[in-house]
Amino acid sequence: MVISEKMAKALSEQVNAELYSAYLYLSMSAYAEDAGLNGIANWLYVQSQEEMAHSIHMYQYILDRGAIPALAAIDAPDTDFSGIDDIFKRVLAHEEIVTARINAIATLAMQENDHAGYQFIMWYVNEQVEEESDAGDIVSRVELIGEDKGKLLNLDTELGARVFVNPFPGDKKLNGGAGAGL
Ligand code: OFO
Repeated sequence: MVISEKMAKALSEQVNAELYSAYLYLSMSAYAEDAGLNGIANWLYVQSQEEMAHSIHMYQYILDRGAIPALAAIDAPDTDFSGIDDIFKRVLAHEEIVTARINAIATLAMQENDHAGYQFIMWYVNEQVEEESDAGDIVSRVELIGEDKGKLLNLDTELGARVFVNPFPGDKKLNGGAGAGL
């Protein structure tokens, strides 16, 4: 069944929001790398890669449901960061905004009686629980670290171990294939 116009619009706007998230985390990653914190920069870069994967996954879903994703301009990300504590507080605040957006799409899917769309967006509802929890944990860690540079470097080493894992291994586009959805 072809997706409703309202759902296609909401998901297209979310494609844009995911790209903005990728852009925001890329901007934060640049700040961290410039500050010499390459592990934190890595964590933020992997976060950016995940957001990129989300956007392509949603883009493909809209196509699979018989509509064309409406692609719009992506806002410029923040660059006025004042420290690592500021970065992670903003990561958490941003993820809370994304959660509200995802929940609104889940509500719309129910209103539209779009069972497939509801099922699709539920993956993101669950993902947001994890993302808020991970960001919240790091905010608490950074608060505990305070001015202790040694502990900050330990956290940097820890976050440097994060590697990108494609959350959608079955998605051909995300695996470099051109024939996704065929
Ligand atoms: Fe796209 O997962 Fe958070 O924002």
